[in-house]
Amino acid sequence: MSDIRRVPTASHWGAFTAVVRDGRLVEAIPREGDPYPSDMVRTMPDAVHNRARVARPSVRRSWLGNAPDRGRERRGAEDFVAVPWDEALDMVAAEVARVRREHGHESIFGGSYGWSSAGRFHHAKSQLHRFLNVGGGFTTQVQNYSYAAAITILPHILGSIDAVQGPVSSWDGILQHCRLMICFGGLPRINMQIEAGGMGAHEGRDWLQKILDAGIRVVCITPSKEDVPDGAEWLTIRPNTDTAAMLAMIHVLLDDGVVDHEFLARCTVGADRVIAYVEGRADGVPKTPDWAAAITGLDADTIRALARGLTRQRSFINASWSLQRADRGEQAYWAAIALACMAGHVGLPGGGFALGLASLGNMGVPRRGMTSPRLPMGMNPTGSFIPVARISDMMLTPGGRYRYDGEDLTYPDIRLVYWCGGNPFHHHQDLNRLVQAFRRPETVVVHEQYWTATARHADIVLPATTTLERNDIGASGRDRFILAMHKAIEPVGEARDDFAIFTALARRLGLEEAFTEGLDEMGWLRRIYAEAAGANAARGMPFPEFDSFWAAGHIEVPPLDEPFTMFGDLRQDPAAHPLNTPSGLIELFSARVASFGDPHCPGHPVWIEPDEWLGAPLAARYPLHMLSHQPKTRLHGQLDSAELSRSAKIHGREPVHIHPEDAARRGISDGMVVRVFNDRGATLAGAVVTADVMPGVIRLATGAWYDPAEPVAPGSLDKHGNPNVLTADRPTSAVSQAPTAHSTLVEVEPYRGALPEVTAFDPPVADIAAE
Ligand SMILES: Nc1nc2c(c(=O)[nH]1)N[C@H]1C(S)=C(S)[C@@H](COP(=O)(O)OP(=O)(O)OC[C@H]3O[C@@H](n4cnc5c(=O)[nH]c(N)nc54)[C@H](O)[C@@H]3O)O[C@H]1N2
Ligand SMILES: Nc1nc2c(c(=O)[nH]1)N[C@H]1C(S)=C(S)[C@@H](COP(=O)(O)OP(=O)(O)OC[C@H]3O[C@@H](n4cnc5c(=O)[nH]c(N)nc54)[C@H](O)[C@@H]3O)O[C@H]1N2
Ligand SMILES: [Mo]
Repeated sequence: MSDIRRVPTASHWGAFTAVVRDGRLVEAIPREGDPYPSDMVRTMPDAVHNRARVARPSVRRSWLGNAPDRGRERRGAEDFVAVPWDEALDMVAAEVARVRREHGHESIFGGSYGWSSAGRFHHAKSQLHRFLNVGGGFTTQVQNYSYAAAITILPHILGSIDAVQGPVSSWDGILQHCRLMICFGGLPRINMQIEAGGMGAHEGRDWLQKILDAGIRVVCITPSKEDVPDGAEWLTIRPNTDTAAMLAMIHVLLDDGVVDHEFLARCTVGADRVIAYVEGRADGVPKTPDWAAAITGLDADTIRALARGLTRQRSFINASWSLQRADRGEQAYWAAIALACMAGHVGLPGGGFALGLASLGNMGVPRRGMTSPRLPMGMNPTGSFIPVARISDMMLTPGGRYRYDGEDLTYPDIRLVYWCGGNPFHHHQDLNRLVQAFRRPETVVVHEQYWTATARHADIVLPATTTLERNDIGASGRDRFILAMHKAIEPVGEARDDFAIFTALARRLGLEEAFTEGLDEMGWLRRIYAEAAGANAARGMPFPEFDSFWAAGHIEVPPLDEPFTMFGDLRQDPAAHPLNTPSGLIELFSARVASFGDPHCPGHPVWIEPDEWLGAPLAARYPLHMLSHQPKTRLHGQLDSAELSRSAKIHGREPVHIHPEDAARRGISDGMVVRVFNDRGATLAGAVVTADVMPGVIRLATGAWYDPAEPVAPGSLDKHGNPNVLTADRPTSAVSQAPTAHSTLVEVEPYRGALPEVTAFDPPVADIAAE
């Protein structure tokens, strides 16, 4: 008789029931009532019981030996030796103590950017931060890779980052009142599969469908048809040129005399500066539709018609997060805000703007404000940080000086890198440069579930459990569900959860009581649940007792009675509801940003040519603009070793989408392996020839595990289709220092050599037994 159990749990890609037979996960069934479940749920059994899992604590071979510098220049090129847990923990504790003693807390880098898994208690990065904080602090990272430019610039313009992070104007208001939605970057439904922290239902996708079904006019301006849902219109645009289109639309409104000067005067400052610039009074170049047509590839008449549509009916402007993950990314958002303010519907139901509807599953989902359970991380006494994407710069230039948000800062001297819940060899740009940076620290410690490229570039790798192997509570700031995540199976291999690992390390360092506060896993779940329940009771939203929540599997948070409209209060009474900006109003010109004196981010939105775009001199040599968008079959690098992602590959490589004209000119046919290259690197991908991408643009999703053919050779060919060997490690500006993955020029050619085997999923451990 086999033993079958059904256990409720959750992931960033949706809640599901784990079906467990004889201790193995055999099936994952999306939660009943989820209107648009993601296929990623179904691949969970293969993801959890996977050959690429880290089975045992492992140490890089020359880190154990007597090589000078412990052979750190061979990181990423060596195999690992399995060691018993106690030995591995002793080594890590001793390294943390030594580096603290010899070099100080700031020399430990624990920024550890990354998504980790769903679940608020076992959130890996939070566990690491708590552990390092109780020991005296560390160097951290601020912002995120998703919308770093927005995080820095929006407080100057809007006084907060709500417009990019939520709550934004809710879908129900758009459904009831909006007649025209113009979406720069489109509405990529692929991306709506995901919500950070845990997702009870794909409700955003449902709302979007209602809007399309209601016949509201939706115009998607994007290089890719995949961003255009059925029922919406598609206009193609050259990547990174949206700012020019937006400025030209302002020009049309000015020409037609329909700018909402009353709103501008009451609720904004600095419109005169933007108008002077758009009219060309500042630089002699009027930003007309004809001017923008030459830059964007959009038709001048189309730009005029779109602009006119904005004022003739209730209209809404959306700009996806991708727009600001690009060179001068601050400008596209500032221009979108200026355009929406000029059109005049900001603060009216179903009108105005949002930054990132459809970039994540539940942006705009109507939901009452609520406190989610979360792990308290304590305080970091060092105050040491870097902007998230300056990771290579930090390691390569200790003591180097740089500008950030108007301040002069200095890079710390990092001796120990500790990563837990993130994958810099997935997320960072210019991986060949990151390989060099990772040779600098004395020690690199990683907790991982899988042999990712980051784990391979570490010295000590500790195997971590997945969410199926522990108890947790799932929740996000945008989802309407709090989710009980029950342990379904015993840890795979010798994996331990991060909390247990840090507890064991804290014990060795004399910090156990401070770290655990005397609580075990279930003790912590009860505590963080009770803290959230207390805060929500005070808001008139009582939660059930923990035990009944745990047994029921979830709590559903009520929707809103009325649609939420961003800046509704400001519009009604700006004096009573000031924004947190110097003027209390929307700053279309910011004297503070202007005072930074950065030519790449002056005091109001401007068109500045990116270093890499189809109009750049470099396009003569590298004539294709590569977009490395989010993948359909996984979350970043997560799940890449599982069936769903692997079944979509071509000859084992990531698919790259290329227009038929571009393919024909290069002798590329569908299904062929191609080499994508520029001066920074080269990668092998599988060609998909399709008119769904505009000519001059290719799309290569992020997330194929970095798989260098010759790991120690600088600039090695990547065998697997990872776009970050091609992207530039170049900041948006010295104001935000944000990443610019979407500004990359490349060339593509048929690959005629013998196909190297993809080895990214083979554990680099000599004695590992295939599961
Ligand atoms: N070219 C290009 N690059 C990009 C982007 C792009 O558009 N183009 N987008 C960027 C964006 S928006 C983002 S958010 C980043 C994402 O970058 P990351 O968040 O770093 O990517 P993930 O693959 O989600 O990495 C999370 C890692 O944590 C591990 N993990 C999960 N759960 C646990 C756990 O419980 N314990 C431990 N110890 N580990 C765990 C997973 O196995 C995985 O390897 O990528 C960025 N990079
Ligand atoms: N399935 C899945 N969903 C995800 C993720 C995932 O890994 N997998 N990751 C999640 C995360 S962490 C994030 S941050 C979000 C990211 O959300 P976004 O940043 O919005 O996502 P991207 O996929 O990078 O880009 C969306 C689309 O923008 C278009 N685009 C790119 N550059 C430009 C441009 O300059 N102009 C115009 N007009 N269009 C452009 C591209 O065609 C692309 O398909 O997605 C989330 N959703
Ligand atoms: Mo992201």
